[in-house]
Amino acid sequence: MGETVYLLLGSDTGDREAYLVKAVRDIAHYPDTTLRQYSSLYETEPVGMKQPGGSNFFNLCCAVETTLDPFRMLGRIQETERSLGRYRAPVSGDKRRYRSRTIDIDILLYGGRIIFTNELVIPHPLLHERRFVLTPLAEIAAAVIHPLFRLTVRELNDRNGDGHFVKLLKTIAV
Ligand code: PH2
Ligand code: MG
Ligand code: MG
Repeated sequence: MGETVYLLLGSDTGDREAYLVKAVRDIAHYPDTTLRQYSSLYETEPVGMKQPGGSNFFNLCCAVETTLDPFRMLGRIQETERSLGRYRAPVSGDKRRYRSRTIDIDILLYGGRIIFTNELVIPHPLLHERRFVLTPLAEIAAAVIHPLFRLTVRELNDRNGDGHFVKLLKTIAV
């Protein structure tokens, strides 16, 4: 029995739905990992982008059970991002602002673990305030407890976080 890990996937450029579907399929093939669940597809308002006027994001969350440790999981995720054309600027100026991306995959929760390193922070440091994370996550993990805030995902989502719009688009098959 592995740990349950929740991931957020996002895309705001190109064929956004296709990138998300490809990424979920890739994740399902990670070693020592089983895809357990994935949410519906959501269209979400961009938050904190460098260049205004870009497309809305498509986001979804998925749950996997894995015995990969968090850093191996991160390594795999970065390979998936690279293989789907994710470009990372060598040095990015303003770290609070984001560039458009074909695919972004973030580790939200890794069981009940708390990890603070330069490379990886779990729970994801912004998960509790972002509607584009909490709404899809609440669909598959409403009763899961945030290990720092000790609130469920449903309770966090009900607070309505950053107030940016999140629209349910449809269920998808991967
Ligand atoms: N990801 C970001 C920054 N802003 N906005 C939305 N709506 N969805 C995202 O996935 C997203 C974002 C950084 O990774
Ligand atoms: Mg992200
Ligand atoms: Mg990321």
